[in-house]
Amino acid sequence: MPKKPTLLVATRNAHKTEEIRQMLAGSYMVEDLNGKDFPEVEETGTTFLANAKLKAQEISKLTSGVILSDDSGLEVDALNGDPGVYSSRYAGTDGDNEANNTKLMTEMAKLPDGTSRTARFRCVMVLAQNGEELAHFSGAVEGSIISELTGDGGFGYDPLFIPDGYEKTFAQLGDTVKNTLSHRANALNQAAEWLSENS
Ligand code: ITT
Repeated sequence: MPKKPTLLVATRNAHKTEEIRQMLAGSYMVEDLNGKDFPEVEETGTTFLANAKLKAQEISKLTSGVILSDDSGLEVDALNGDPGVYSSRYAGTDGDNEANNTKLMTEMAKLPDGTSRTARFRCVMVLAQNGEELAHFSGAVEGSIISELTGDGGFGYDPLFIPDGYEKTFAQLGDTVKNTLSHRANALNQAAEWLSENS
């Protein structure tokens, strides 16, 4: 059997890597930046696309081959799209999921009764090589925010997000279901199709 090609994802978020790894299991060996000697790329952009580009382009300058990046987050309509691109540092410290979820529950609790709780996860992926963008793809999944943390699976805001058409949070549904309908799955399917057509 031919060896699967390696795809380096420009992330240090092991949860993202694991989801991408599961979704690409048949076609790529998926690696991320953890344990590798790459610099931190500062996310100075104000859009998912700008930050996804920064991550893919900067890392692709430092290594050969195609790099995939993922910039993603949660947009809550009643909070004017917050936490948005600041999802990983909503409560101040980058990657503090517990504090971020507490802040989201606190902000939602301040809203008048009956306020819409609609929200969506967005994911923008960029493919880059030698510092240049090759292509980008966007995915989204619509849903709503509940008031209490529910479920043990997933990561980030998953215990507070119920996708439309379901009665359980992403954290309850687990990766197998999440990976069929998530923002990340949506963007990654397009990226995988592009890669199969262009390599
Ligand atoms: P990298 O930049 O290293 O990829 P990161 O976690 O900092 O890792 P982002 O800047 O894209 O990545 O921020 C993503 C944040 O959005 C993440 O930390 C979560 O808070 C939230 N998020 C994104 N996708 C999610 C998902 O599938 N489930 C729950 N929360 C998610």
